[in-house]
Amino acid sequence: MRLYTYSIAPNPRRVHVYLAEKGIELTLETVDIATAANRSPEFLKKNPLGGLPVLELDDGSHLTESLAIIEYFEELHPEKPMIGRTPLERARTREVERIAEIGVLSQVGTIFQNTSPLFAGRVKQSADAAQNARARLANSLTVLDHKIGDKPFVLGGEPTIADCTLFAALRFGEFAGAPLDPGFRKLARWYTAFAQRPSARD
Ligand SMILES: N[C@@H](CCC(=O)N[C@@H](CS)C(=O)NCC(=O)O)C(=O)O
Repeated sequence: MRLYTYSIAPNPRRVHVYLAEKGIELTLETVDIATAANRSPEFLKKNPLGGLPVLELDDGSHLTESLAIIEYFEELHPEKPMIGRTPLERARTREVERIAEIGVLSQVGTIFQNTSPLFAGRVKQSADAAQNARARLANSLTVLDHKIGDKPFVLGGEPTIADCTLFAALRFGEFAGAPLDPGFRKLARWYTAFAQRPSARD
């Protein structure tokens, strides 16, 4: 198997964090988003949507969508579970992971696309869209701050896929002009601690 990736981008990063937490080693091949290598005809054969990461399976087929890739590896390597052990734990983990992706990562992406000069020539930027995304982001962070409380990890005593997505989303926020407000004190404590883990290194 081979992972086509661009490690500093948030969706690839959450897969990298997950793989490192699980101790899974994989052949990595960088596809440079900055030079639009992910939009080349060759790469679009692997993923017609052009997004990264993409997992190439041993039969030559491709699996896209970072969460699907993570869940595939979780099924292959159920030991040291990162989506919980019971049906309710798994549902709770997925609940928070979805909030981290849709409520944080996606909103940071919307802010970035609507404010960064890098996107000025590519999309019709809207200050209103950025402002709405900032409001949705703040709501999600309020919920997550409360959920994390004083726990070492997002769901409790062990890292889960929710930690992977949330870490990648907040790291992206630093780059995208939407850094975590330190007023979210529980989240800030968790983020600082998680960033020290080997899995979180660039
Ligand atoms: N929903 C997809 C999103 C994939 C995606 O959009 N990845 C970004 C990097 S975070 C990308 O490749 N952007 C460059 C582009 O679309 O040209 C996933 O979770 O894998």
